[in-house]
Amino acid sequence: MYLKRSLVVVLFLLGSLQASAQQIHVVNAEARIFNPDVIYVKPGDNVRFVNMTSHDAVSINQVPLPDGQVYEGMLPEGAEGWKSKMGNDFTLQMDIEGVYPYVCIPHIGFGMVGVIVVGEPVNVDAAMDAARANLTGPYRRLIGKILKVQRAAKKG
Ligand SMILES: [Cu+2]
Repeated sequence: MYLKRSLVVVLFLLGSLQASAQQIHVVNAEARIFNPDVIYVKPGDNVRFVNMTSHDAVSINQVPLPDGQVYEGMLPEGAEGWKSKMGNDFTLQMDIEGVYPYVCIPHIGFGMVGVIVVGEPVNVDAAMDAARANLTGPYRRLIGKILKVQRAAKKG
C-alpha cells in the first residue's frame, strides 16, 4: 500500500517536471498573418502551427528560389529549419537557441511572415545583416520582423 502511494507521488512529480520543462506555444494562421508574428520560446519547447488550411510555414533557409539558390545565414548555426506541407497543421520542437525567420510561401506578397526566437536571440545581428544583404522581392518583408526582435534585444 505504502509503496504504491509513493510510486504515485513519484510519477506525479515526474509528470509536473515534464510539464514545466517543455511548453507548447501556438501560432495561429489568421487570414494573411501569423499570430503572434514573433514568438519567444525556451530551448526544448514546441511550437504548434494551427488553422493552416490554406497556408504553409517554411524557414527562410528552405524556401525554394527559382534559380535553385537558397537564402543562407539567417538561422542559428547547426539549425536545419523546416518546410511544412501546404494546408497541414504541424508541431516543431525547437532545440537550438537563436532566431528563426520563416514565411508562408503562398502569402509572402501579403507579408505573411514570422520569427521564432528560441532562448536568447544569439544570431539576430547576423540574421539581420544576411536579410538586408540577400533577401529579394517580397521576402524583404522579413526585415521588419527581425528588426522587432533586434530592438527588443537591445532594450534588454
Ligand atoms: Cu498564408
